[in-house]
Amino acid sequence: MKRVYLDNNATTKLDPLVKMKMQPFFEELYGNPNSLHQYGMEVRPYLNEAMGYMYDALNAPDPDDILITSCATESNNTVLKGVYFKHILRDPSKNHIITTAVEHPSVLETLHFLEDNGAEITFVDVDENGYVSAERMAAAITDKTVLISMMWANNETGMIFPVEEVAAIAREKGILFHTDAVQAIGKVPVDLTRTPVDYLTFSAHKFHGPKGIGGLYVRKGCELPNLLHGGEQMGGKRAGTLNVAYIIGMGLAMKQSVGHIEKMNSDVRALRDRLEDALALIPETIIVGDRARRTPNTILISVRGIEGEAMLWDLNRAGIAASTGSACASESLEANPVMSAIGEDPELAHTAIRLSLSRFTTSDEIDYTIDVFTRAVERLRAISSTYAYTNEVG
Ligand code: 7TS
Repeated sequence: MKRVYLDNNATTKLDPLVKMKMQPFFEELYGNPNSLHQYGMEVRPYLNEAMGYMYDALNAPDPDDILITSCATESNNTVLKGVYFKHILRDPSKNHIITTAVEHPSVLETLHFLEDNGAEITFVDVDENGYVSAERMAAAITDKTVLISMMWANNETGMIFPVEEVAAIAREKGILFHTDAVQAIGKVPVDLTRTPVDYLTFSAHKFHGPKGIGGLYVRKGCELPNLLHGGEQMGGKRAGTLNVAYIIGMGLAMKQSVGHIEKMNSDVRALRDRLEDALALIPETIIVGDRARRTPNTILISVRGIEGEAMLWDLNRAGIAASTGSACASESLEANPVMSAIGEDPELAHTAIRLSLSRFTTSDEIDYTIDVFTRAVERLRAISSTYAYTNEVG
C-alpha cells in the first residue's frame, strides 16, 4: 500500500546521511568520551565537529553554551525549573513568568507545577488566527517579571511568533527570555548573534535527526542550576554519559536541515500551498492562521461536522499519516487545545486535522493526499447525513 507521511511536526524521518554518519558509533567507535584511553579519545574529534555544526547552524557566539539533553522536554524543564531555583526561590518579589497559552505541554505543565510552588504565571491568549503579538506579551510584564518563555513556532498551527521583538523587549527591561524553537529549526532563520535570546530549546527528531536527543542553548552570564546532578559531563552542567552516536547525528541533522531552509521555504512551501488551496475548496473548512505567518510545512484544518479522529482513520486506511494535533495528547479523544485557545466554535476544536510536510515530501504524495482527503470528507459527510436522516425519520 502507498504510504504518505504528513505528521512531520510530531517526528521526522531520519536523514539517510545522518544514519550513515551515526553507524560507526554503534560499532567500533563505542568509547566513552570522558575516558582517558584511546577508545575515549578517538570519539572526541567527532563530538567536537558535531558541536561545531550546531554553533554554526544557530550562529551561536563561542563563549555561550549548548548543553546536550535527552529531548526538548528536558531542555524546557531545565530552563523553567532552573529559573525557579536560581531566581524565584531566592527573591520571591520577582516570581512572575509570562508565556503563551499554546506552548507545548512540557512548558505548560512545568509552569503549572511551579505555580503550585509559589510562582505567578501569566498565560497570554492567542488571537483568532492563533497569533500572539509582541504588544500583547509586553502588556503582561510587571515589576515582578523574571522570565518570558515564548515558542518560536507553534507545533499545531505552524504560526511563527514575534520572538525577535519580544526578546528585544525582554532584554531592554532586564527580563530573561527563553524560546522553545523545536518547530522553528530548519524552517525559520534562527540567528543567536542577532536575536537576544537567553535560552533556546531544540530537539533532533524534529529535523531528521534521531529521537531522544535535544539541546539547550544558554547565553553566557545566564547559567542555571542543573536539572540532573551527577558526573562532570558537559562541564558539570548536565550529568550523564554522553550519547555519542546521537549527538553526532543531531549535529549533522541540524547542519543539513538549516542548509535546506531555502528549499523548505520554496519547494516545500509550494507543495503545502498547493495542498492547502485544494483542501480550502472543500465546503465548510477552516484553515487556521495566515499562511504567510506560518512555518512553510504546516496546515491545521477544520472540516465542519467531521470528527478529527474519524478523518484520521479514513486517511490512515489509505496509508496517509496525519494527526489531530500534538501526539502528546492524541491518545485521548480530546478537543485540539490550540483550536480551543483560539476561541473558535467549540465544535471545531474536535474537527482539527494537522498536516505537516518535510523536505522528503513529494509532489505525487500531495496529489494523492488531495484526492484521498476530498473523498474521505464526501464519504464521512454522506454517512452523517444518512444518519441524521434516519434519526429524523425514525
Ligand atoms: N516543544 C514543541 C514545540 C514540540 O512541538 C514538541 C513535540 C516538544 C517540545 C517536545 O519534544 P521532545 O523532544 O521532548 O519530544 N511536539 C509534538 C507534536 O506536536 N506532536 O507530537 C509531538
